[in-house]
Amino acid sequence: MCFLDKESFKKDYEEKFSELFGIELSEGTEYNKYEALGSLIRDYIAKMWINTEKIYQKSGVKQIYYFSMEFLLGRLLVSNLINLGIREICQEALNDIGIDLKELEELEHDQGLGNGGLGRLAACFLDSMASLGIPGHGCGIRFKYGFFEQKIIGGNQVEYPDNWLKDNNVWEIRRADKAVVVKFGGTVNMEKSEGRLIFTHVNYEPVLAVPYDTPIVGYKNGVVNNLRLWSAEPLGKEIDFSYFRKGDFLKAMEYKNSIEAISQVLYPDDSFEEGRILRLKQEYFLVSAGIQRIVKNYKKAGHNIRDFHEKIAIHINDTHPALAIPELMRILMDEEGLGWDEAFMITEHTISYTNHTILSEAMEKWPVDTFKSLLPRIYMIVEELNERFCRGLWNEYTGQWDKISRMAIISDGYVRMDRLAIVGSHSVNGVAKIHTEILKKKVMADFYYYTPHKFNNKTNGISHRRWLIQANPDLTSLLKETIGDSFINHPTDINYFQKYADDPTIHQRLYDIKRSNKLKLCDYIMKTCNIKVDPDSLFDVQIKRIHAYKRQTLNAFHIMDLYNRLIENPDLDIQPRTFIFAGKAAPSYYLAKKIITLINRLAEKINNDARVKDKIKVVFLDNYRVSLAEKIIPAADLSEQISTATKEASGTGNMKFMMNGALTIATLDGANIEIKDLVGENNMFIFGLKSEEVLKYSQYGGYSPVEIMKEDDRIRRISQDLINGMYSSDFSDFLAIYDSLYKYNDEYFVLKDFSSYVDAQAEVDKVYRDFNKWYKMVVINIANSGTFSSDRTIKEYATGIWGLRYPDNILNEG
Ligand code: 26V
Repeated sequence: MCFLDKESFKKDYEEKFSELFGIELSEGTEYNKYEALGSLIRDYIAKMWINTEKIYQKSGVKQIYYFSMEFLLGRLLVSNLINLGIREICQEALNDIGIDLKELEELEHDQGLGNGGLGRLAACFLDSMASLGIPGHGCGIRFKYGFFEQKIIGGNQVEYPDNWLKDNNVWEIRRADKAVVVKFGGTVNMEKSEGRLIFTHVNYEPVLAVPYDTPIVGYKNGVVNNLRLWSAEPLGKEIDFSYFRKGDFLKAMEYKNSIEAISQVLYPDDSFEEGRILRLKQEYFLVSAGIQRIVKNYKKAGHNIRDFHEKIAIHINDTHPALAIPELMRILMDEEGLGWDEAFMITEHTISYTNHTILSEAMEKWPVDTFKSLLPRIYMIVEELNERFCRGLWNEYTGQWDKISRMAIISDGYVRMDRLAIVGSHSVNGVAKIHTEILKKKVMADFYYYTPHKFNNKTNGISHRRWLIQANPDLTSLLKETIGDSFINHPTDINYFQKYADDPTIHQRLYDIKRSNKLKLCDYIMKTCNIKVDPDSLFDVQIKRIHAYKRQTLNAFHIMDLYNRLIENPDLDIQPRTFIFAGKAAPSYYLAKKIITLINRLAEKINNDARVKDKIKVVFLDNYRVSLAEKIIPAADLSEQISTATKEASGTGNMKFMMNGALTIATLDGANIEIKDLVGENNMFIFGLKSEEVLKYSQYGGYSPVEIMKEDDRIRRISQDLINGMYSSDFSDFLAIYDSLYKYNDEYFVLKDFSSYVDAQAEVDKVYRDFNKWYKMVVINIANSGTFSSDRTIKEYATGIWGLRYPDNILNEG
């Protein structure tokens, strides 16, 4: 039963509008109308929010805190309406008063506080926790500027700040009364009192951490969890008056600016550069504010600090919040008076850690000097932790200095965050089976043999509510009509769809839905890029961060080869294709930016070459973000998941495409392997080196790209075309790409996998033209996608890591 009817909604909405703006609805701007709707929805949510909190308090159920530097929520209006179960009512009611909900939706600015997969995963997890009735809350930073906005100018990426808060964020609530102080710098005094060491932190720089809360609405279950994002503000005096009075206003403002800088911008993951002190400041700011508040609330509820780990679980999303470990130790010892052993036992049982990448350049480490001067007390704790840990290692591996130094938290003058995270937590998980195996057998092998019980796998997932129900309403209707709606609460029930694998009417229905989604995307492409796209062409899509290991170059090389073949033989019989790309490159990642330029140059040349007869088109959509992914994925025929085997920890785009009826061309990497295990290799297009082969080549210094080029005319030609002015009048434009292959030995095996990729693409071409075969594969893929709902993943975290006795923790309506 819905809590709302159409007439009362209309009344509420009109009242809200006049309360906010004091004008007639007809005089308001579209944005006013969006804002009024958002505020009203938030009011509806508020009651459930308070109620949920009350129930959690009363029942004393364990609370989960998901600490993450990134939360990539995207838009919230429609997902909130869907989860509240009032989308239809609102749509109809607004229609009656001349407002198109679809238009208002588009006015909402994406909440883009994340780089990519890791941040979006955090958002899907929040959605699943609330929808499953699990008391799980997000804890992050309220960055004033989100991940940059990308424009393509002259074929190149140009970055602009993402000022997402400029038009007022209707979803958040500032909670000044819940602010805490975070301390940086200064010194630590030690004194003995009653046989105990007392540590006092003095002369520090205080920073006020003010939380902003955003409600996370569960799917039709009355549950509203909390996402708490912290903002850094100056404490007390904003201005340094000694400078102010001398007229040096710039200097006077420096203090304020330096503090606000902490929550100003999100770092791009261009690989981790040590010594970026602001990043370390951000990381400590997040965990210190978050944990101080958790402990305060915990004590206020009257619990004993010694049972902390029974009532609280803290999960750290990669190593970015790994300082949660020494910070919790600090609070337990210095503020709560516990001894080391007990504090460590509680900390270890409270904290769990997920690794999201094996790329060595993304492993965080901090120079000891920087660390020590910014966080003197925290450093003391890390040092002690390291000493005790190494002592244990010494007992086990006496004399094996190499091994001990490979495992020490502090070594070679650096604090290693991955090691800190492993040592201080009770669980370490990878995000897909193969990724976890690589962690256990390679990257973290020493730790795995030392503490095997800590290691486990949790294959990623995606919110099927956002990525199917919200993004693809027509496919959702078809599923409901054919297999009922049980898949909404039990996503693996999508399996029932498998029985339509050979049903030609279902094939036709799927085709019609896909075509209508493709038409919408065609309109968008026309509007944003002024490119006319044929909706009957095969939509071949690669959308994700631009990175050498994700191999957008391999995709580009296939296009260059196809173009060469078309020029040689304009009658070449191929299925017309539209190659669609989107993705951002980290601003300082030169090679990745050149890949973007190459794709745009291919587009200019190929789309305007009459000899191609529109058989292939290339499109690069700018400013990739959650709301753009929601438009592209339902329209895709082919999903490109072509990373070098071993490099993509999991991937989650692969799951979104599959659920939306695209087929996958893939290497056996990350979760692609698990997709293959479910649908069978005949129902996707697998190619390329396997992980064992990649590891073997890498071990022996790679392979010889020049040899491959000598043997393959297609590769020779493509390589030459990169540097002979074919795609750019500036001959040096793509030299970096050329050099990455020939000078730096093709680290990501692009040329090695080329031939097998082109063969797989030829197979795609063939199967696409066999209508019933293609759509049979589509049915099988959709039917098997339920496993990849993040509800499954979250249940595994809840029972396997956080110690929740699911489903006892489910909150039901009320
Ligand atoms: C590293 C750094 C280094 C310092 C600067 C900021 C920054 C931000 C992020 C990162 C790590 C990124 C790791 C990541 O996003 N991994 C992706 O995680 C997805 C969710 O588990 C997974 O599906 C992708 O395969 C994996 O690449």
